[in-house]
Amino acid sequence: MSERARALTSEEIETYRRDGVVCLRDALSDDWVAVVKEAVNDAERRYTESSDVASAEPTLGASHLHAMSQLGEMLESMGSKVLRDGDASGDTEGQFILVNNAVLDFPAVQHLAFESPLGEMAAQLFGADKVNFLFDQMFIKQPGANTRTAFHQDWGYFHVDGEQVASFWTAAEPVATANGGMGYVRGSHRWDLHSPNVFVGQAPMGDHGLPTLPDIEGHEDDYDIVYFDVEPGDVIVHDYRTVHGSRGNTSLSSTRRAVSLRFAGDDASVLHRPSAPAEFPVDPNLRDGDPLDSTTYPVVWPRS
Ligand SMILES: O=C(O)CCC(=O)C(=O)O
Repeated sequence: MSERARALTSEEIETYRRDGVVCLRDALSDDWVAVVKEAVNDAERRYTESSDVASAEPTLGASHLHAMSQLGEMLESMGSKVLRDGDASGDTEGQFILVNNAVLDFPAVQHLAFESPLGEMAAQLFGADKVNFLFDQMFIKQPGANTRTAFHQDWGYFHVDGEQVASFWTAAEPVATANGGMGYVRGSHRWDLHSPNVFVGQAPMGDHGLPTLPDIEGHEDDYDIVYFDVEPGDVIVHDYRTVHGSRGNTSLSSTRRAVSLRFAGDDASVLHRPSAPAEFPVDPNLRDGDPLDSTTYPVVWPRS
């Protein structure tokens, strides 16, 4: 199944460039929504079947599951603050599951990365002639997984540089604030680079000399934050410099399962960043400043 993207409107393109984020309504057909569901079902099945998710070390060349609920509990036991909505005592029922690099062995994610209309949409938003696929993550907050995703920028986690790099986030079920809605600080793609954080809290991930973001969760009214309520088929696209985060899932009946696929346009190049985690894929043949084209970051648009 390979399908052309719908033509984005000039308003959608302008919004993305001005705000650093845009919600593309009805961007994926029902057939593609079925592929998103297949991806997150596969992630939950693998999580349930693995006995050692919390302690398993990432393996190069394979996807990696992270037990974020357990990470939150461990950080709390060490005195570090974890951000939660609702019940402060922890994730009440479901788990917060993160999957990195699913493109390496999840057929549904490979399908979305290489054949879906997302690459062509990226070309329209960037105004690029060529688009590379970079990297993916899945974020699953099962009912009662009330841990927030702390506000952060993506670029400190990515070994790339340039203006044309974006995340395409899409969910398998409707998502609103109560079950883990995504929030974005409009215009923050013009902010300086800040330190990556541990995701479930504001604590920086390592010390790389980068400033930490202000306490946005504690002062949301001071920022121009847009939260989107989304339906399956909607795709939120954010510039990798835009500050974003999400609410915890305080619903005990609605799940919240999303795939986030990262694409880059023709101005992007390789930049090895000390702050980026080891799991971000690196191509051994590429040096700083090189264009991305490689088996690690394949060109997905135009289709060959
Ligand atoms: O789904 C979430 O909670 C976080 C998503 C995110 O940070 C991203 O897609 O870059």
